[in-house]
Amino acid sequence: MIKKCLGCGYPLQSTDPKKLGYLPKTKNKNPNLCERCFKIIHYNDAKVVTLPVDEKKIIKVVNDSSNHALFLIDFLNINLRTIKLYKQIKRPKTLLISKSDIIPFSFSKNKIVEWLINYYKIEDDIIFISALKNQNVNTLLNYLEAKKIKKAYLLGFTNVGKSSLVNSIVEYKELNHHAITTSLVPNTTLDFMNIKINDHLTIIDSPGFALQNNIYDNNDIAFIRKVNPKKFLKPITYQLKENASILIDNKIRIENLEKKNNFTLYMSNQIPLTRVYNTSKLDNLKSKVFDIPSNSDIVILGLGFINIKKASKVKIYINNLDLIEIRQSFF
Ligand SMILES: Nc1nc2c(ncn2[C@@H]2O[C@H](COP(=O)(O)OP(=O)(O)OP(=O)(O)O)[C@@H](O)[C@H]2O)c(=O)[nH]1
Ligand SMILES: [Mg+2]
Repeated sequence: MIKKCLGCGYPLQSTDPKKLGYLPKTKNKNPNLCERCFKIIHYNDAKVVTLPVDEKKIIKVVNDSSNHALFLIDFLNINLRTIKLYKQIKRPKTLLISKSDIIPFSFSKNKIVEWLINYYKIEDDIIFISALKNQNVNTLLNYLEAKKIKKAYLLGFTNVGKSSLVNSIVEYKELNHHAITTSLVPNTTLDFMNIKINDHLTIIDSPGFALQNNIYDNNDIAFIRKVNPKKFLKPITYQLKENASILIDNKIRIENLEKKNNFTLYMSNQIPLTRVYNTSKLDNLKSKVFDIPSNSDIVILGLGFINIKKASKVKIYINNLDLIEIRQSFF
């Protein structure tokens, strides 16, 4: 049987250092981990690799199986793109809102659930979970037991926290299991990995779905670090006069074309934001004017969203306009 890396699930090999799953024959400090996982864990050094499986393949494997699906979406990435993918899973499924520790204190979880049901038409159970703070890990395990679920896939976009959740279940159950590699770098987990929790339950970690044509380059690790919030979000409100703009880390510009209006940003607080007046910055990017109805969110895929209370015309400058969605807010 081919031995697989216990960190990322990829078959180990000692022949080609440039290929995935490479385990050096000499000086290997951990014979269970490929060099890439070893470097991520010990030196926080990771290079982004292309996933060996794509979205369609993952969905097919799951839909052809007889297992349950636990689909993770983190609070900042609830949007049509992720929900559409969620709906492609035809197995019985549960929506897990991951990284619940980042949800601002002022938000009612019940309201978020109501909004998911009414706006995004979610018909399955919804559970909030935080692997980082161990919130609701036992609730999830009790839920799976009560539903007599024996085998469940963990699915979701890359970086949503699937592997971290496995590790926190393993820790909670005090199991003797090698930690799965987790990191801020996209595409950390490379293959399906079965983790036996007990005689009644096996969890299957999976490679994440990749966001195509993101605002950032996959190798822009510094930006990826900023985008992923470590602690609860503090919404930031800017009052923008006519023709004033918000610059989001010099990558996106949001320009208000109408009367004074409030813009509240929900995204990682590590992302630098600046308010500028009558600027021509980022004029070279693609841009589009959006008619925003009152109390809407401008969703920027991969980043978060901006809530606008009063109806307005807003011009958005971004490298890829497909990353923008306008939706009715849940406030
Ligand atoms: N704030 C917060 N961060 C989390 C939580 N869970 C995971 N993270 C962070 O999110 C990043 C990605 O976590 P992973 O567990 O590697 O995500 P994944 O879904 O397995 O990613 P892939 O294997 O690439 O598909 C890491 O930096 C984690 O520390 C959580 O509950 N709260
Ligand atoms: Mg993973």
